[in-house]
Amino acid sequence: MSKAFPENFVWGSATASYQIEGAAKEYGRGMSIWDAFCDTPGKVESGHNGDVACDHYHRFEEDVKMMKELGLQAYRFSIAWSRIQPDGKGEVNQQGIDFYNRLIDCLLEHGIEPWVTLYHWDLPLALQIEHDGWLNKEIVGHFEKYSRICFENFGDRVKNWITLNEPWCAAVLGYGIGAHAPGRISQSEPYISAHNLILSHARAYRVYKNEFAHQNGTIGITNNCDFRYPLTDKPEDVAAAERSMEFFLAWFADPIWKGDYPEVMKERVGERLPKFTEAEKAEVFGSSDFFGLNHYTSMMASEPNENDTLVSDIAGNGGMIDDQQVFLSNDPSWNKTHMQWNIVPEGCRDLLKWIDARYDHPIIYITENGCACDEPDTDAALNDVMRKEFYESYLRESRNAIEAGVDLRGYFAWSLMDNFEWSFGYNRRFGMCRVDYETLERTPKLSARWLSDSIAQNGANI
Ligand code: PNW
Repeated sequence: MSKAFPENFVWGSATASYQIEGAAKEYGRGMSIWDAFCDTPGKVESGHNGDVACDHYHRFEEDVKMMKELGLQAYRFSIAWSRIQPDGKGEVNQQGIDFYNRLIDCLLEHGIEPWVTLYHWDLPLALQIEHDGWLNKEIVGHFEKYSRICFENFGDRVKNWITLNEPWCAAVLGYGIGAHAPGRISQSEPYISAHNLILSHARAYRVYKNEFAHQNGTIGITNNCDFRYPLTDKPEDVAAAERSMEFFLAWFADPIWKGDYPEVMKERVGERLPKFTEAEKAEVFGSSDFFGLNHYTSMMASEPNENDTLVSDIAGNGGMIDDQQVFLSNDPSWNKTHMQWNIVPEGCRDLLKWIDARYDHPIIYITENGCACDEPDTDAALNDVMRKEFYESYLRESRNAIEAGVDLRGYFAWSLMDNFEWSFGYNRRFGMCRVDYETLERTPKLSARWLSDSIAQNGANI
């Protein structure tokens, strides 16, 4: 039996500045850590970079028209901090403000609601070189000022703000295993950078609530999390799965929704886990109007036995294996995407229920969900049955979660179009719309047309 999603459910798609904009050296934009990372040989597949990307900077009007044709109601994009403040502090680059003003106005003219992320990983390079980026607590003050500039300039029209995208990735991939910029490898820096990311998020939230309440918007954080199923029902495997969830999501969400880091992390990380002062706890606690969630995949978790080798990799444990002691594996029945991520729609439902239970029924938005398909040629891209089925199954399980009482209010497909997929360069395609990187032509795929039909019926065909 088919059933629609709740009235006012938000249907959108998402992108990020460095992944689509291009115009990296133009219009007063300063360099970011991703420009430098891409220029470091061996860091990004095929030596790709975001210099041109999808050329969205020049083609945003065409892209907004495409969104309109697809029936999208909302569009989540991020602001490149180094377009607004080329060195991350001080002087504002008016050309950067003008660009985002044009984009926001164009969206509103087409009836599309902007959802703006302040930070999606492209830290101004000067803050890294001069101040050690997220390792230095001073960044809280820099992020505060940058956020204020954004609220002042865009907040009259932007009513939905996301402070940070996936601080887990910034901390673990950026400072733990070095797979992302700034490419640091450490057992302690992930915890330090995470701490300053959380404090920066909270500061931006307080600035918005204290100084811009009259703008009547909402502001929250987006965390990413996979789901972990216990491999067996043995208590030690059940505990391993729960511990894995705590090291992944509760690390960032507990301080905001519960007031401090999870006990299991305090016990296992010890001195390497920074402590919040009482004043910081108060600033962080309650600092999100909604729970933004990026979700892609699930794995099995178990207590390691002597034959298990724990691996740090981009989508598994990250670099925290020695602290977590969780062995991850795959159910052989699961199909995989081109990222080798498992397709597990029920994991999406069970994760939503886990969040609902642990954080006392928060308002949740899925701010990213999608899959990379192996698309060797245009025909494959335009006939992306696998992606359509991925969206359909994850959306169906999302609605099952709503029926089970979860307060899920919206869904943003990652991504509007194929783009620069970080360390994989342009070799992974997540888009609903194909981008031909030679001509930069955009073409909606089968999945985009399917999603567009679904939106028209508020999901009743799912
Ligand atoms: C997210 N992991 O990245 C990002 O928000 C997007 O910018 C990105 O394009 C998209 O998902 C697809 O990768 C992630 O290792 C990167 O678990 C890595 C992980 C999760 C999300």
